[in-house]
Amino acid sequence: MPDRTQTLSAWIDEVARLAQPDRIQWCDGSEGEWNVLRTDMLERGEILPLNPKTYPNCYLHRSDPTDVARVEQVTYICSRLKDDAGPNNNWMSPEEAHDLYKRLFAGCMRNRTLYVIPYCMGPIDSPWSQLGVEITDSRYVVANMRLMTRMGHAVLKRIQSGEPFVRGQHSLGDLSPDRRYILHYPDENLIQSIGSGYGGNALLGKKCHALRIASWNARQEGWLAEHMLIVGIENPEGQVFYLAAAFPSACGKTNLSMLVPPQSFPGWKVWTVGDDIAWIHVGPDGRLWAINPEAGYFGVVPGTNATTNPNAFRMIQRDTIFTNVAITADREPWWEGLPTGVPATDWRGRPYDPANGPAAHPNSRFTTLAERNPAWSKHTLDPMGVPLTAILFGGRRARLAPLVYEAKSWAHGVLTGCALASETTAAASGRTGIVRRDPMAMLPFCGYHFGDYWAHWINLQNQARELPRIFHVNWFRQNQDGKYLWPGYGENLRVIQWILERCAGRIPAQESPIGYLPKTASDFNLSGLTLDPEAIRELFSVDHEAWIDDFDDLEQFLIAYEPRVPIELKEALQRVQLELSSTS
Ligand code: OXD
Ligand code: MN
Repeated sequence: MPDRTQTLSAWIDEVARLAQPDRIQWCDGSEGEWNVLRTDMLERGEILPLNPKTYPNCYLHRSDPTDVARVEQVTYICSRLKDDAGPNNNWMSPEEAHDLYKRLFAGCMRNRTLYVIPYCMGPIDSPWSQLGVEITDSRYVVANMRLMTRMGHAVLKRIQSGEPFVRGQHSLGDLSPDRRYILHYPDENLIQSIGSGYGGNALLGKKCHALRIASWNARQEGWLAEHMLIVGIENPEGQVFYLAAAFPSACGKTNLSMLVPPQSFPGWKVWTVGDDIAWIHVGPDGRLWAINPEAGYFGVVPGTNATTNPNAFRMIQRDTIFTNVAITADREPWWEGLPTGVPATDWRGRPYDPANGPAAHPNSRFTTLAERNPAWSKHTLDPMGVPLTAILFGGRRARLAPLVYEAKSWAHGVLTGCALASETTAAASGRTGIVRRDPMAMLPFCGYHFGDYWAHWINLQNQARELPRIFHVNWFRQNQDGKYLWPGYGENLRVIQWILERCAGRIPAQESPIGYLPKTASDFNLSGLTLDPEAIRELFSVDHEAWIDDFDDLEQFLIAYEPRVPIELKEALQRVQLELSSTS
């Protein structure tokens, strides 16, 4: 069994003895290495060149059709004690998992090359960065890790000088869904993944290391590893304030991190620090500081266009790997939501036929370097990261949650994050549909028991001298006819402006049981927006009966996490419930 003190070369030898690759290649992330790898991948058909005139240095990779998404059902936390993984995770004992791994990895790299990828999550000279080494037999993984992490010699030197690192063992195996497993051993800083070549399952620096293993370590060490974007908002006076925001998938995290200020906000600028993951520490000044462990974006493609996300749209016109998009007859990438172009070949490589479903897979992705984003913040490279003024939680709630509200205290804010949910609308009846609770948007990513995780969040108030304020936002509120009430996208800056005014203590708010709401008539900037007064009223309304039901549901949800749910969280819940019932 590998242990934390095993040297890099001893570990590689051990894996190679089991997996039996033809050869071993140490990767340095250099341009020369990429040129050789790219030629090899092109020859083997693992990537296809896209139109070099309109999409220079862009490639298409088609994954196995059964391997197109993260696989939560076969993702395991292999902690020594089952209880420590919590009901929010699948658990397997470390012994059973190691046995399974040995069976699945035996000979799995025959006739293949074993690539060794030393990588760093976080700015290379940050005290909060972490090192890792991923072993893989997938060239696509090497090509993506090169964009998503800082990889190469500098990392290797540090590892060889004895710095700790997370070990990741990945193989495509035979890509059979029946032999697909993602195993995390938090006590050993070890990840084993077999049977999938898809992003989150195979690029082990991302969800496996930077969230599941990191969140476990963060709890022991007093920091947070979160599924959050990090964005800087610059006002016309040139002051920049940083926000971190957690949203469940498909709620626009990448869009918010790269938002383009609308014309009604002259002089405002938005700076992207990260679009998916934030590592948050208490800094020497007692404030919370965030770094983005990643160096690139692995974003969802469909829906991206010059209106929804102009920065992302521009940055993926070159130097990008596309996964599972369609292509036009001119070999340009194509996806649903692009206003121009016609798909000729779908994501599986078949002639496009609408009867086969969408041309691009709904989870098709782009991988590109963060620096390619026109809104990229140079502070992304600051070793100490950026100080957080506010934390935002957001969900997709058709009816329930107002456009924005502010938590009344840190514990209430933690409750707000814990209550995070996204909801589908039952189209037939027009009634509110199914709610999937996704606390802090971490349901698939928290590497330990949620009860302990919330307690860890609560405890931060004893460590930090100045905590960010916590807000909840909901861009997705609809009217009775299912029409969105809020224009979203760039106009979300109006909501952020209110948040920053609140953080600066410049404006009063209206108290409600669920939190502080804007005084829309006086303090919320709606100028130049043509929203009808009824929409404005609905956007900020709080339906006490519906909230009572929602918090009853939350109370039920929390029972599964007893006896580890912290008392402060339960008290915060009871306070809201009491206020709701006494004012309904
Ligand atoms: C992602 C995800 O890929 O959250 O970022 O699934
Ligand atoms: Mn994500």
